[in-house]
Amino acid sequence: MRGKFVTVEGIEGAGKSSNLDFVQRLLERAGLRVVRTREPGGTELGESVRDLLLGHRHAGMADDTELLLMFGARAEHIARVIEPALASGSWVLCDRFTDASYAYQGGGRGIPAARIAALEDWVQGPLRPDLTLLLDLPVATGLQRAGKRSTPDRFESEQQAFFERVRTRYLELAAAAPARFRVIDAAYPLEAVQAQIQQAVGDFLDDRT
Ligand code: Z5A
Repeated sequence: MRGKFVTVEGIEGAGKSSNLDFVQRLLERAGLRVVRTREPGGTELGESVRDLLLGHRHAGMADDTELLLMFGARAEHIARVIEPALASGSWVLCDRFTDASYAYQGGGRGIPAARIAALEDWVQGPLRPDLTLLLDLPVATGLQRAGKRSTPDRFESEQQAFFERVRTRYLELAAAAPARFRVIDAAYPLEAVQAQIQQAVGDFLDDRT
């Protein structure tokens, strides 16, 4: 049987890295084979593109270039990792996917959603996540948490207003697709965040059977 595609999203400092292991453990405890991956990245080519996107060497790249690089890396990721894994029956757990393009390049940079949707259809065909956990929290809290990191990358160097637009777009995406999204209140301490995640993943697994 084909596997399911689970994605985790959120603004800067939402706690994705802190929670991905936890999500993976929940799925594996349910007896599922899990392929864990991330975007941008997930393949050798994709990780090279990630370096271009996150580094400061091309700090002034055009917004369309940024979007197209995201989808270039994504095409490779789908062809080499995501589709083969799902077809073999594994579940794919991905740290960010196309919702991040809608939120960052759409909401953050102002690229029209229709343009992103055209790329989504082209690159993904019918592939969409089955479950998306959106870790949501006030931007100021996220930036405060992330501020403890050493060197900010090209995205982390953006201003608060940019992340406000990103957060708003994420919440709009979640409201438009309530069957796929579970919005997790990530402002709580880690244990309380993980209790919500456990509930959301448990509900998804129950619905499947
Ligand atoms: N991007 C894009 O623009 N378009 C696209 O299509 C895609 C991506 C796919 C890289 O993403 C960038 O790519 C991203 C968007 C763009 N840029 N930004 N911003 P990334 O996912 O690799 O990078 P990231 O957003 O910086 O995420 P991260 O480092 O993986 O994780 P995080 O969500 O920021 O959180 P964290 O590292 O787990 O936690 C941050 C800190 O908070 C850390 O000290 C934790 O210990 C602490 N923390 C976590 N949870 C809690 C709670 N509950 N209470 C208190 N403290 C906490």
